[in-house]
Amino acid sequence: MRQAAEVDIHDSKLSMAYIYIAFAALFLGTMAGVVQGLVRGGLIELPYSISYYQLLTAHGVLLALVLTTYFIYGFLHAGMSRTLGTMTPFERRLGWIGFWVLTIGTLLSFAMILTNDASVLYTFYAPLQASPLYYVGLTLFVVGTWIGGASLLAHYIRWKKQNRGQITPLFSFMTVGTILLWFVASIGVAATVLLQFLPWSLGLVDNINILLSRTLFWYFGHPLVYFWLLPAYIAWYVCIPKIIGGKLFSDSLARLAFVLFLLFSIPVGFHHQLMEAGISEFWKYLQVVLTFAVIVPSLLTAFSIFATFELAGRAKGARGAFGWVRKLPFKDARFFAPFMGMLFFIPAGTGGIINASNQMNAVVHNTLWVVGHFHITVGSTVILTFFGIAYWLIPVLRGRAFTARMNKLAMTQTILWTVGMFFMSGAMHLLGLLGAPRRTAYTTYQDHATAAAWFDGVFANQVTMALGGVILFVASMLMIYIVINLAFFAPKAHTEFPIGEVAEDAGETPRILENWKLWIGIAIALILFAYTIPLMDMIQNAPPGSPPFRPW
Ligand code: HEM
Ligand SMILES: [Cu+2]
Repeated sequence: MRQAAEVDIHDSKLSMAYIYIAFAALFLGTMAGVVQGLVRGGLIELPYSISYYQLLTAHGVLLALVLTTYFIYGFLHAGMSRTLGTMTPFERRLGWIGFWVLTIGTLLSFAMILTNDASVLYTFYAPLQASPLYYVGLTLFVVGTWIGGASLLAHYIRWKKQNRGQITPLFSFMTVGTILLWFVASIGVAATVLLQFLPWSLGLVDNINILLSRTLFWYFGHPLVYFWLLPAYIAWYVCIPKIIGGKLFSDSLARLAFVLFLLFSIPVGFHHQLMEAGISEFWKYLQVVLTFAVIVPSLLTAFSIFATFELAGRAKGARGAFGWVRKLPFKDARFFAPFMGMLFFIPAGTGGIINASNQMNAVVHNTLWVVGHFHITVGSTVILTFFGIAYWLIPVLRGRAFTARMNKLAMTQTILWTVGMFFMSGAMHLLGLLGAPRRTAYTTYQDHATAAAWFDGVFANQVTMALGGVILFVASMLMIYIVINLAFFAPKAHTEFPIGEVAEDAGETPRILENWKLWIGIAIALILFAYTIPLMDMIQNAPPGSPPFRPW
């Protein structure tokens, strides 16, 4: 007998549309990445018609913005459909409109990068100026995510009305938290693009307030990293317990962690601007304190996940303090890939604390250290978790099986990604400490001794970095092969969408955790507290501003 699909077939199509584009971005983006690494290592030269910055812009936009956003929306739509039931035609239509607006925006911005009219890097810092069409594309990108987010929220609100008094399934609760975070955060980027960059690039105004634009960007840019991370946490909290045959340690703790992320990940953008003149020490200090508050939900998450692992192992008869470790399914790539992602998060989180500390930030700012940092956070923790999700999500959505052969390849892909990232990011971290700047092509700085040292070390060497990049590239192509197999060639079968249950002895979930109005209220209060006075100061005491520059 055929079992009912885990995710409604119509909803599956929407999710798959997102996922195809996500992996197309992985394909193109990692191709750019390996070339950058080889250029920096002095192993190849770019043809005259392609600049390093054009390539680097494509890489950053494709991987940090396109891959992540598309994968997240595909995953969240599927999980909402699985846990709250099929979308209504209205909700699904809204989902598709969001998808198309997002896609038109993406294509437009990408076209501007291809024609070399937008080599401004994915942070598009003023006074670099791209073609107005690039900013129009970015605007459509953000608006598309709002429409897609509205579809998810409409689904939730309808479910709530139809199921009064019931506690929302954890997956959906966390989805709502993630989307609310995204809504509040993306107002910042929408504001700077619409009110500053567009009029300036259209020539309606001559100058731009650089400090204000960077501040609005980072008001968005830090929560952006939580927008990437929270869906990975959803998989850790909700899906992994089921995959390892265990139960979630505590539902309340999981929800509390998400609420705290919503509160503490927005009013902290100044930790990216510690070296920025024009913001007083007091406000930087305040935002750094709020930044460190995020350590609390991070440690809650680490505790909760490992408690879940231990419970699962003990339920399977593990003994001793650490016997449960051996009961984990390390040969199952659906577990192994996210697990390696979790391990990466230990040095990644530590590095984050270093970056956010004023004095140490002075050492690493704008060096390759930072690039090493975000390749092990988003580039490993998040991406390996997304790969782990893809191994079951694509089979679920396409009605196929994740075969033993694909599992083997997926294990290899995880190992290659881990090894490649170990060399590339490790080298980047060390080179950064030796002063090697980020965002520069190959150069010897007129044979300066310091720059020569970046090619001297065994590990701290730009060639080691490039070799790591080559291994990563191979891993990426293997991933593309697996995705194509799972989407089009794997045998037809029923695959389960893993949703974990909560352990029997976990306490009742307090209702206040789902009081979104309260949490959004507190989040906005914190934002106003951290940003109102410095923003007023930037606007009232603004310097004359800057005309555009196009140095490429
Ligand atoms: C094959 C895998 C990858 C390789 C070989 C690679 C390599 C590189 C290299 C060499 C740089 C530039 C260093 C510089 O000159 O500053 C870079 C920058 C960057 N990478 Fe990757 N990377 C890979 C995967 C990823 C992934 C998966 C992500 C995110 C999900 C990512 C996000 C970024 C970002 C945001 C930048 C910074 C761009 C900028 O400075 O504007 N990379 N990468
Ligand atoms: Cu940050």
